[in-house]
Formats: sequence, C-alpha cells, structure tokens
Amino acid sequence: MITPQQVQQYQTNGFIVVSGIFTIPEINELEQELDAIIARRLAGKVHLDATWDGDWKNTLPKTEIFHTHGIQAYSATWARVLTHDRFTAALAAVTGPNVQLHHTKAFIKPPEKGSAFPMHQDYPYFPHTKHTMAAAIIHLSDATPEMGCFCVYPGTHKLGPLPTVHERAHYLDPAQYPIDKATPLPAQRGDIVIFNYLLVHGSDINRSTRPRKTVLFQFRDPTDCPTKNLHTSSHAQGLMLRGINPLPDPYNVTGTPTPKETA
Ligand SMILES: O=C(O)CCC(=O)C(=O)O
Repeated sequence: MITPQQVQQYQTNGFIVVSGIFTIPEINELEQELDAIIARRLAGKVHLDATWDGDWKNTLPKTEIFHTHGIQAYSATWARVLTHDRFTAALAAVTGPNVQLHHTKAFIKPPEKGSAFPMHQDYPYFPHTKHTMAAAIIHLSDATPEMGCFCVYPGTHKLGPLPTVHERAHYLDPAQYPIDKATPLPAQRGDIVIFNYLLVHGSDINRSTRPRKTVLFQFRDPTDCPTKNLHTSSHAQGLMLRGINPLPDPYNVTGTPTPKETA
C-alpha cells in the first residue's frame, strides 16, 4: 500500500521505491518463469541483446543485456501480474484510479558484463499530453550499485522534455548527465521502483558476479493521449489494468481508426 507521503515523494522527486507488494512465493514463481522464458528464447536462437547504440559506450567494455518485450505473451503467471490487486493499486496511487497498459519488458543484466543504460527520459519514445506516463520496475533479484542498479537524477521530471543527442536512442548529453553522478536506487528482490517518464534515469554496467533481473511495466491514465504515432504496437497495449476507460472511443487513443467488429 502506497502512503500519502510516498505519493508526495513521487510528485517531488519523480520516483518512489515500494516494498511488500508481492509475497516471497509470488516473487519466487515470477523469477522462475522469467528465467524459463529467457532460457527458451535463447535456446530458440532469438537475438535478445538490447544494448543501446551510440557514442556513449565508446569508452566502456563490450557488454550485453537480455531483453524481452511483452512478457505477458510468454507466461500466464506474468499475465496475472497485469491485474494483480496490490500491484495495480500501487500504480493507481500515482496515475489516478484508471490505469492502462502501454507495454512491458524484461531485462536480465548478466554477471560481469551486463550493459549500462545512458541517462535518458522515456518521453521521446512515446510522448503524451498529460505526462501521467510512468513505469514500475519489479526486481526479481537484488540490485546493488555494483550490479548496475537503476539510477536517477531526482526532480528532473519537473524540467519537462530535455534535448537529446542521439536520433534513435534519445539519450541525454553524457557530459551533462553522467551515469556515475546519478543517484543509485539499490533495491532488494521484490522491491518496485515507480518513476515518471520525464525523470532522467539510466543505470551502470553489472560488474558483479550475480545477474540483475527486472521486469518493467509502462502504464498511463487512459485519457492521457499520445502526441505522436510512436510505439503503438506493443502486445496488449491499451489493456485496462485497473478501473475503467472513460473515453467513448478508446481505440482512437493510439491514433488508429476504431476497428469495426463484424463477427
Ligand atoms: O533497467 C534499467 O536499468 C534501465 C531501463 C531503462 O532505462 C529503460 O528501459 O528505459
């Protein structure tokens, strides 16, 4: 349960770290399912590395990160998280009572060589009108600074959209926002970081001997409409996770014509 103080912290800093949403048995099952999904996909020779492009990594060692979008398409256990009562109540504490899915993605940073993320805002990937867009990162392992835990520049969500230095990867100038000057948010297995899509964030390399495992849920108020037709085809995008969609024609939120159901 999110307290009014945590909601205040979210508004002030652009993020909160929440504990106790999932039980230990739930986290055990979710971690097992995540490991199995990644193992199946790697065994199927799917390319899972999602290390970002750009000059930001010129001085860093070669790294990799295993990624899977739309985790609920691979496992009913993960699909059930989408409407998990305590989880979606935590999301509703920051968006308002109605919570809509944008997309989900898993990241496993392998030991000793797990890729960093340069500092960025998520805004340019899927800009919206009301800026209710937020993400919740569920930790399926501990995440220490040595493991490349999630890092933020607190309060930067109040700066609005910032200039980026890479056309596709949309990261910020690393001289202005270096990864090693950001505030690390170490997390324990089961903890959830919730942050606004305007918050400057990223993470460092996993240099530890343990994998860092996370699954991110991106969500919004359903009346917060995209301003560009970007990132609109993710699995289950538009699904209501909690509450209702008050729009009379919800499909138009994604800029696509309302489907005409004939059968
Ligand atoms: O998982 C992380 O450390 C950062 C992920 C991230 O910044 C993103 O997916 O936008």
